[in-house]
Amino acid sequence: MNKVNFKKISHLFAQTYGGKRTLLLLPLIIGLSCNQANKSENVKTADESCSDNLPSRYGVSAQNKQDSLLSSNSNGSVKGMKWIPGGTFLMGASDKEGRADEYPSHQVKLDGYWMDETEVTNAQFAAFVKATGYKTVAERKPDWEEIKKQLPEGTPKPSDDLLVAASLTFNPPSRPVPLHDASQWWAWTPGADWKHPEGPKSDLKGKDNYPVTQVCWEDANAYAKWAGKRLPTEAEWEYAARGGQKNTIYPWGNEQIEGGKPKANTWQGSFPDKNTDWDGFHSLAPTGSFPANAYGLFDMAGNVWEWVSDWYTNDYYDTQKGETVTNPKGPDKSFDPDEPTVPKKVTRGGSFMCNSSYCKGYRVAARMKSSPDTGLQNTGFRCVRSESASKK
Ligand SMILES: [Ca+2]
Ligand SMILES: [Ca+2]
Ligand SMILES: [Cu+2]
Repeated sequence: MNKVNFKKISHLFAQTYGGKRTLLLLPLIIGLSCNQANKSENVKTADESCSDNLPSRYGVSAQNKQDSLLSSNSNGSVKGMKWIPGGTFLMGASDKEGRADEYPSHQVKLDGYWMDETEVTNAQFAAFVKATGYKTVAERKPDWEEIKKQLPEGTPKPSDDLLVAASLTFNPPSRPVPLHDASQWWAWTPGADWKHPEGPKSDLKGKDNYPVTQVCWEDANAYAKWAGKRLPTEAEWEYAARGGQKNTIYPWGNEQIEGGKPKANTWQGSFPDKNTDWDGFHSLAPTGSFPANAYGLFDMAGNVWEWVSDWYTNDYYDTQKGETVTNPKGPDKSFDPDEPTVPKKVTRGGSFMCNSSYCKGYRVAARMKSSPDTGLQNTGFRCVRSESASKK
């Protein structure tokens, strides 16, 4: 399960042995969002976004021997969940603002399911950790023995101070910066993890009801298993976000995000240097701070990006067009032309960092992707449960 990103590791070591510690972060975040990472490959890819093309971790310690712990809470309760009735919908962008990977829109049929009303909170995740002793990927020290297997023979071991538990934190500049260079606002931060989402000095005091962040896909999936739930498919996520409306752009309909009253926790002003906080929240908001959509789901736009179960490919919708697809589960294998060597899972819904000037990740059809071992300060998740797995 430890997908190690080859190219980036090689860069890492090249940089390390180049002796410039300050360069270390660059290879890790060189492909970060708002960045057409591999322009030279001349592949038509998605437009830029605040959290696109994030780095893969460079190896984590052998894990998920913890699996046996992950089923203690599967009591079938649907407390805190909403029933999403099955049906058929048009998945993908029906407006003109989508990235290439949101087209073509295509007919999808889904069985009904239960979905968490809110993003999984710090308190909920803490209960899971307490019950299982689970250690998130960001808390694990990268394991040289694992990394080594995927590097050219004879690659020397980097110094121990480089192989430390870390995660990516949002570190906004004070001046406008080019939006194609996400290393300007993301920092690889030792000691950042779900309990210290903004770095080692931060904590969760008073934040029980905030969404958990700095959890990678593996962590989210582990939580879901423990809770007797699962991550939603990408189709389930989008269907739920649409709240039963047809061809709308946002979970609330078509009103512009900055028209009328604040409807979601996003970014207003100039990203990433100046946030006017018009919506009332500078960074994360407690879950449920904005009106729910028609299915009673909160924060399906903004606050944190949400992991779904599907692998990402840029052309998945092409393979689905023309017929009604029933309960699609995504492609078997990931492929992202922006970073062909890095397998990625899809995230949905946008975050507090999404801005109307360029990213619009809160559009209901918008797709983002990250490697399954990437934790971020603006990414969390929510779970679903199939009807058959529930006590009504
Ligand atoms: Ca905000
Ligand atoms: Ca969200
Ligand atoms: Cu964004």
